[in-house]
Amino acid sequence: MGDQGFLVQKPGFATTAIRAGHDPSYCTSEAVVTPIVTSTTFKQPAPGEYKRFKYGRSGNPTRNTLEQCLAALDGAKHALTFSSGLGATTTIASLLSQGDHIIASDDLYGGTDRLFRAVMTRLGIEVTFTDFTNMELVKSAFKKNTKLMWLETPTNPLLKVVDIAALSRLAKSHGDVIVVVDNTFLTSYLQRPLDFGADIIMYSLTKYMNGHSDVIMGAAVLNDDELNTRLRFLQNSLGIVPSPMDCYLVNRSLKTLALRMEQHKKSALTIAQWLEKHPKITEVLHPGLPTHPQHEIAKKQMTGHSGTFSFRHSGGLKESKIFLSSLQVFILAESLGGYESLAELPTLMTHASLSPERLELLGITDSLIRLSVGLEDIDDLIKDLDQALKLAFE
Ligand code: P1T
Repeated sequence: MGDQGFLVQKPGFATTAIRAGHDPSYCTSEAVVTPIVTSTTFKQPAPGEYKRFKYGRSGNPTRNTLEQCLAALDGAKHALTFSSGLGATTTIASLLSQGDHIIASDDLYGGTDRLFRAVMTRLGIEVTFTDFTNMELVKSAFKKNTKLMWLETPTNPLLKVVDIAALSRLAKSHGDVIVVVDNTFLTSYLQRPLDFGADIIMYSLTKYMNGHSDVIMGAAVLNDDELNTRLRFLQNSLGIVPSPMDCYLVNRSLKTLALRMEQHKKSALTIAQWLEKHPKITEVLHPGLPTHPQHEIAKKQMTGHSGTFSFRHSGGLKESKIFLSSLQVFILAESLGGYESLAELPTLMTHASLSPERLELLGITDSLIRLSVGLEDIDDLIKDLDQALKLAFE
């Protein structure tokens, strides 16, 4: 029997099946790769005492390894993981109480918008959506009960870049307002929001951090000890936790994050420059282009842009549909940040939960296409876009 101190001399078949070879301390072995520890519970030396872990929802060695790695990548003290990006958002928003107020980007991932608009408001939390590129509008959005500022930068799907340092300073001048930055589009490799005064970084790890389109997971990364204690309490109380298998996969993926992001960055910029010259393309929304309205802010707080950006063409819904259905290397699907290239139509896909009036107000039209440029050969990707644009506009 592997378990030290196991005194039964001749255990029966069932006992043997359960205990033979089992060593609760095996995760301290010399394994070079972090083991997947699936145990939902951990042995206690005495009732109520435990070494590091007691129950899988409150902590697990594989999850702990991932959380430590995520914190280190942002130069932060703490990281917590959740079973989805929206699970991370739900948990962070649960720091608030009835009667509190959130100021959020008007251009946000559709699911975050829906959570704030349709769920948080029902729980008695007020939300104001505003354009964070307009400081005067943001200033006028503050109320006495404002407790949270939720930024996405670059925004999804319009790629607006907002000034994290200026907005964090503004939030702090209004008291104890928690500033959260959704850093999903860039990852800690291209932007570290805590360095610019944000309190919490939120990630959909589903995207670049995992990068293989096979895990749904989210994270919160932060320095503040008191906020960390409150979030740990909520992580355990709400129970929106990821599985050890998924934690293993994301932890493994982080080992190639730098390499993947360098390639995404390079290929997407090349494609953005190619699209800018295309006669049927009217606008390319990519923060790395000098034509981007917030290019200077992007240079200040980002060390480059990832593989996700949008563009507008001179046609309408019909041309968008033909273009997207004609792609052969890009796959028509929601999501972003994987090794495979994806293309989508926000009005009918990722942002379909927004009302037609809001879509129009924001400028999310049927001619706006979002790309997630993957790691395929750049020539194949450009040839694919070229042939699909030809078919759409012939
Ligand atoms: O899908 P999930 O892991 O729950 O993450 C939600 C989320 C949060 N923040 C941003 C910026 C996101 O883009 C997402 C998910 N986005 C898509 C599925 C998409 O295609 O845009």
